[in-house]
Amino acid sequence: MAEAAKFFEETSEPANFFEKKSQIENFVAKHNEESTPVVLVTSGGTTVPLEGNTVRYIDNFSIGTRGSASAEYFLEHGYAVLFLHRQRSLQPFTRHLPQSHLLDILEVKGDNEGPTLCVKQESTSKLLNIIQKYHAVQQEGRLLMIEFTTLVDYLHLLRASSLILSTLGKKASLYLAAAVSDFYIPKNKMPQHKIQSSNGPLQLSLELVPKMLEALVKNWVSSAFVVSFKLETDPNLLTVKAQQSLEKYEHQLVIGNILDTRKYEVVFVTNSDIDWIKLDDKDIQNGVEIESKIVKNIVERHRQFCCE
Ligand code: 9Z3
Repeated sequence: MAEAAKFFEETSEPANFFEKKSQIENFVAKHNEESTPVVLVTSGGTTVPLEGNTVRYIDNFSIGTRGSASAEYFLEHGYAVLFLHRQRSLQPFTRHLPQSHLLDILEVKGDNEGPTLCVKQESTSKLLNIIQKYHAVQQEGRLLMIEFTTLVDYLHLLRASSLILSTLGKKASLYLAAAVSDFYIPKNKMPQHKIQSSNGPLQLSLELVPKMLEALVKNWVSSAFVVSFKLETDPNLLTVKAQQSLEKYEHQLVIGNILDTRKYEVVFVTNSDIDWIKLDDKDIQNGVEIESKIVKNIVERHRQFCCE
C-alpha cells in the first residue's frame, strides 16, 4: 500500500485532471440524490511511454469491446455509468458504427431542393434503435465518459473516481475491465528525448506497477461492490489465479477470461463458488453478446450485496 502512495507522489496527474474530477463529482452527486446505482466501468488498454517527449510506447491488444458493451447493458439495467476509457477505444453506442462502414450506410438523395443525406433503408432500424437509446441516456444524464491514454493517467483517474464513488457506499459498483499494464518505466528512469537508434540495440528495463487493487478495496472505496477481471492465455492457470486474486484483495468477484475465448466464455470466481458463463450455439447465431449475461448476473449480485 505504501508502494501505491509512492507511485502517486512520483507521478503527475493527467491533463485537465481537476476538470475531469469535478465532472465526476457532479455526476456522482446527481445520482446519489436521485438514488440511482452508479457503476464505474474501466475499458481499453493503457500505454507505457518509453520517452518523456513520447514518440514510442508499449501498448496491449485491448480495444474496449468488453467495457463498451458492458456499459450499455448496465445502462439498460438502470445504472448511471462512469465510463473511464482509453482514448479512441470503443465507446457505448458508437461501437455499433464501425468507422469503415460508416459511409456505406449513408446515401445521397436528390430532388429539386438539392441533395439530402439519408440513412439507407436496410440500416435504418438498427441505427434508430441505437440513437433512441443514446438520446434517452443523455437526457437522463446517466453516462459520463472520461478518457485516459497512459497507465499513469489511468491510475490517477481510477483513484480519483474511486474516492468520489466512496460517498455512495454500497450503491457504488466498480467493473474493472481495462487491460492495465503490469510494467512501466518511472519518470526518473526515462529519457526525456527520443531514443536514438544510433546508440545501438535497445534494452528496456521495466519496473512493476504497484498492485492498486489492494489500495482500491481497502482504502479508496471500501464499501463498494468491486468486480475485477483476470486475463490469462493458459487455461490451466485461470481459475487458480482468479482465486488467488480474490483471496489477496478480498473484494467481491473476479471474472476470469482467456484471451482467445473471451467473447464466448468467462468464469465467475467468488468466495463461495466458481461459475462459468458461456454462449451456446443458439446465442451465437442470435448475436447475443456475453456481456449481456455477465452484466445481468452482476446486477443481481450487486442487488443482493446492497441488502446484506
Ligand atoms: C479483461 O480481462 C477484459 O475482459 C479484456 C477485454 C481486456 C480481456 P477487449 O477490450 O478485452 O474486449 O478486447 N480485463 C482485465 C485485464 C487485466 O489487466 N487484468 C489484470 C490481470 O489479469 C489485473 S486485475 O492481472
